[in-house]
Amino acid sequence: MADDPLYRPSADTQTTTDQGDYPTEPGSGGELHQRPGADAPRMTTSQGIPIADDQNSLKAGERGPTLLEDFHMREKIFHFDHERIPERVVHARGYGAHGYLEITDPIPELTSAKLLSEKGKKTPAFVRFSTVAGNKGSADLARDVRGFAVKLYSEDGNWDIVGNNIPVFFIQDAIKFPDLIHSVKPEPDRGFPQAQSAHDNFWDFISLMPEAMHMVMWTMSDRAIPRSFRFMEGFGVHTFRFVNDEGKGTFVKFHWKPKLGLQSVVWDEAVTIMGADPDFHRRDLWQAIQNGDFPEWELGVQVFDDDFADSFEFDVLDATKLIPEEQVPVRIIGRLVLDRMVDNFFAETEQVAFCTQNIVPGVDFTNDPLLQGRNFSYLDTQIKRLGGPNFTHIPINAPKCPFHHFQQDGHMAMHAPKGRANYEPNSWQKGGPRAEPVGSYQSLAEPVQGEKRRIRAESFADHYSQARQFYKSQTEVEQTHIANAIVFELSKCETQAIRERIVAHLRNIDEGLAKSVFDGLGLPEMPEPMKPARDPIDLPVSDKLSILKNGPGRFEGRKLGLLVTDGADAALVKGLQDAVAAAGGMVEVVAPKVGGAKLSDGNHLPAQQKVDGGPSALYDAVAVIASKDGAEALAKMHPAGMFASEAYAHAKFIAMSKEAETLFDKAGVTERDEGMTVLTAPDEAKGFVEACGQMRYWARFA
Ligand code: HDE
Repeated sequence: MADDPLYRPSADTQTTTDQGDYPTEPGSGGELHQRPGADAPRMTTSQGIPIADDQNSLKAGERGPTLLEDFHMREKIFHFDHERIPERVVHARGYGAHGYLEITDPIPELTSAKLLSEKGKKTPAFVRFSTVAGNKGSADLARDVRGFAVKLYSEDGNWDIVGNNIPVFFIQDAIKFPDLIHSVKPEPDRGFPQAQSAHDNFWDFISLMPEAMHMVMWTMSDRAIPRSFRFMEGFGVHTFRFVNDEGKGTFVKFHWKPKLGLQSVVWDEAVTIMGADPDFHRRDLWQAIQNGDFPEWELGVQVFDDDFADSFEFDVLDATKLIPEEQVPVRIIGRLVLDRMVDNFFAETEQVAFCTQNIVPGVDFTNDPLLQGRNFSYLDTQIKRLGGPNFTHIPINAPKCPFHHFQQDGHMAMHAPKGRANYEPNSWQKGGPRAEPVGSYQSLAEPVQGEKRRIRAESFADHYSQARQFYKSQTEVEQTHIANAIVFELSKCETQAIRERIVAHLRNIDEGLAKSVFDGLGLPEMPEPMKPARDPIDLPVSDKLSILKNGPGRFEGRKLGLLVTDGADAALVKGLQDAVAAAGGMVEVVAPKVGGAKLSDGNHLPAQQKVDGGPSALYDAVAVIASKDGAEALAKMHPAGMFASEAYAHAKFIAMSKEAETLFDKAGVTERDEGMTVLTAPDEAKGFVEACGQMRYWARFA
């Protein structure tokens, strides 16, 4: 017993604060098991009282009761009991990183916003990506919208662009937001399903809200299952205003465009990834930033005036509509780079408080009824979530510019203003701060008048035209994915009337889509089309709405899953590693044992994944380099067979050594198509990696 490092006969018989020897294992490498050095800080209570023993509570006698007097134990447990704050009611699961916005094309003629006014100007940024419906512990690959919230710490205060990876929203008026979110969250009587829209309540609500149809097309598309945060777009969604030095306003919509191009997974992969790596997206961001591959987006603006707004087919205040880039091009004005992970997840990512009402001089709101409602909601939610009005004192939320005001006191106030003046006006010398009209925030002097009514503008009445445009703008593969996704989701709904109602809506979008879903569901009779409030119109195809038409064309930032066995051809392995590195990609080695494999040249290649935990769904492309014996052994392993057959089924580009063909044959993949390369020499790897830039060999299923 005396060898157990945590065992102490009793605190007062100890002669030192020695915690005992940390166990060391032979060959363990040492550092992880080393004890803190002599200069390690002394442990104290949160009141600063030095602690002698952190292993044993204070007891009356060796086997007696624990004493209430043990202030150290009580403080420790009480603090632990209070470690959680309410998770966000939406966007609970998120992941954040620090970086900066750099201006490449300043626009002082459009806005007086100082952070956008000079070429090369850099503004610190914090970005939090999120899913919407799931709780904090849900899986990253849920079919869902992704939040894309950016906090810019400008010299004129914090500007939050709290956007999504989809440019439109489900509803037009904020008053419907609680209904929308209630419907998608777990059903209240049973408490499931978690992080899924595939259930009756969601589709019941949607089927009764035609305005949601455009956004539903997006959430049923592969946009809702991004490959990672690094390969998705962001949108401010609403129309905002820029205001220039002369007080002239223009309309603006914000866009974030990923430098590495757009990419999504396919649904079948998403299902596998949710089990194999529920943290797939956060791990991807973490790894990229740790490796120095800093993710980057361009900041683009669509700017337009009142004349365009008046002539546009839809109301620019309606957040269920977008403005096609073909109609108003996106002007790139800057780059957002994420180059630093947080030091502490709770302090930064959890406590960051985005508020749509945080805007800076030169930017203003519009009357979009969704935005107006959000401007109320975000402040309110932060007060609840972070426990009081002083959440701006938390470092991640505090402005990085000077700030002065008379707001004071309250729970957890961290500021201690000095002096007598805490009201304005006052007559004390140096009794500021004072408001200053020049160069400060001024709302656009826009005339406002109207009758006080609960009303939806007539100009918001078209619910199908842009849904149709979105669907028509997709490639055939993408259209099939949309139909499959709707069939999948509606197959999880128990109520046939809901399925029928959705098909009735789809008939207003595209008869072919309606027919595919009708067939996929096995409905008895095709329902009549839903009667639209306004007849849909045909709009031109917009290529920018497709992911596949905007793919990267290169393997940069992507990952090859390399399955190897003992005796695998070392030259082929090296050829692949070099070709992927030259293309700016990464290789993750998968092997029958996580210890790795001994290659043909006798060298040992460490693995990052054991084949059971590294399914091919985790990778953008795969290669299997095996020896003859190795391939035969792999062919007997179910996970290795799945690695091969799923890579094929997911239309991945696949390379293999001649010997590895056995694995594919035994896994039922007997054909070889142009997406598959049998490597015979290392220099063939380059061509394979070039082909991988197309991401998928879709022709496999044409
Ligand atoms: Fe949000 N939303 N939202 N939302 N939203 C929140 O604020 C809300 C909407 C978005 O990473 C909440 O801090 C209302 C549209 C993101 O911390 C809450 C309405 C868009 C995030 C809230 C909307 C968004 C939130 C929950 C309808 C895209 C995560 C916790 C009027 C443009 C920010 C919180 C982060 C978070 C309310 C609609 C994006 C409750 C009332 C449209 C990215 O305040």
